[in-house]
Amino acid sequence: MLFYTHNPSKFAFSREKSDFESYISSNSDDIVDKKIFGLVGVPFDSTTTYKSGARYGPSAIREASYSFENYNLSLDKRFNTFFFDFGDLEAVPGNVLKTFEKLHETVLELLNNGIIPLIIGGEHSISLGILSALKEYRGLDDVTIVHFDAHMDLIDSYMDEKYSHATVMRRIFDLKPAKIIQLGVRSASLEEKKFADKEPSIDYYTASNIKNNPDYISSVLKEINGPVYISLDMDVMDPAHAPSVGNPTPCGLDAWEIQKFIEILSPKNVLGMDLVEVASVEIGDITSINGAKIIYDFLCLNG
Ligand SMILES: [Mn+2]
Repeated sequence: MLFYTHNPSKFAFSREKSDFESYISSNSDDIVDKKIFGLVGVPFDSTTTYKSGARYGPSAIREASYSFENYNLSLDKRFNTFFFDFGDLEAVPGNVLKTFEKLHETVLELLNNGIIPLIIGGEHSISLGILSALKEYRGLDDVTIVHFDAHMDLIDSYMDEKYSHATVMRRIFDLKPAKIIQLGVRSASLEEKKFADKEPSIDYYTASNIKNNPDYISSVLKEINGPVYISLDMDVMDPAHAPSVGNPTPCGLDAWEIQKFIEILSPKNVLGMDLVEVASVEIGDITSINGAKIIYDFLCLNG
């Protein structure tokens, strides 16, 4: 089976399956030269420790995506991106490692077909399954992970669990990417902070750093050389903008700041992206609208 596809509803502006089939069988230059994005939802929230519901994230974000126009006035871009929503991974409730394995295989399949993975969580533990696939596909030696989050997620184990939303960036660190840049952090254990301080491959900028000196943070992102992977935990936003997340944390970023950072990152060689921790369970919830907007902006900018 090509990809684990489940659930017929699609993110707005997704191309049809027939377009994908003609892409697969075509060698025409106009398609081959285009960036192609594949969205997969991962409805998994078994390691959630506080507010559950991230398993509903993919559905809520897709539903919210229909409130956007195919012309993006803020960015002056038409939605012209070659992009397929493949549906949801068949996650295994309660089993992190089996879910990782399935996600790893699926992401590898996307990469082998020249498709840039755009993965919607689910909670943050899933990012490891994506990055392990990226490591197998092309290595991470030159890759900068740009990690938007209220939390460092750098603890080695959480309640004796090695694989958890709370340990995910530590497991990604273990995969040895060139650099991890954390943005918007404002909650960590002292142990995590000390770890981040001593590791030269980890840089972090707190939400206060960003509020006090946004131009400096923009210049840090502009200066990133080489390939980039974006992992965006929606709790990086202030709970005023994203209340329905696994661990809402006050004093966060707003939609303007995220839009600006996505504008800076989009023209780079982005190898993949995940957007996780949306736990919206009702239509019209602002968290899923802001989540959908980030993906919509990113895709518009890559058209
Ligand atoms: Mn977080």
